Amino acid sequence: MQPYQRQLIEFALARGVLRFGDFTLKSGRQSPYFFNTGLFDSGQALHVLGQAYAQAAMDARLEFDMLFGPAYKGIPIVSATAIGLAATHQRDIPYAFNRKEEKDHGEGGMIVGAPLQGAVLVVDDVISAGTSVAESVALIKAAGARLAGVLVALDRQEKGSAERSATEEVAARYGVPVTPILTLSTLMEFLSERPDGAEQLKAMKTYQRRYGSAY
Ligand code: OMP
Repeated sequence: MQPYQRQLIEFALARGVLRFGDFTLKSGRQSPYFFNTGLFDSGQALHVLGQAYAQAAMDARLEFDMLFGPAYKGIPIVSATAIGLAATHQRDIPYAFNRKEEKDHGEGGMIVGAPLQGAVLVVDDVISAGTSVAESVALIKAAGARLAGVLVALDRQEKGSAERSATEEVAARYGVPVTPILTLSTLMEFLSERPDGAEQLKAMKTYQRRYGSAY
């Protein structure tokens, strides 16, 4: 585990972004944990988040011309990542996000920010069953741009439509890298090092047996 990954987990726990309990996911699965990036809800929290995304993009040597953050949760993420890349890595990258409702007055259109063009890296919050990515891909293709990859805070390493992980499915379908900052394995490694993490780790292992991907 990299220091910035550990720092992100500790920060996520302190801010209630990472919680343990009983949660119903978008896929309908019942999960013993939830990662809510909407709770990175202060300037310092966004700074930590943006630094982590920027570092992960650099570490993975992702190649892209611009960033795209799908509404709504991707909007602060893409903004913070763009700042992180410029401030720490001297890369001033254009970014855009979408509106959920099309505007029929003023500047109009679905996309806010830089025009979608070239190789677009999607920055999103979490991948579970992998259904959210398709909406971003449709917008990118409609603009005549191409998907460069997907960068997320957490890959829950769950099955997609078959035994294969949702992340693998997305990577194979679009032929691009899907890069997580954290994975279920990273969270479990973190918990295994904590004296008070045994109960949570057990619940996560049970969940992993049921919904975890085979590879
Ligand atoms: P999939 O489309 O199934 O991959 O679900 C991903 C979406 O679920 C994310 O964009 C979130 O809106 C939401 N989610 C979380 O934010 N955190 C979690 O820990 C789990 C989910 C989820 O519902 O699966």
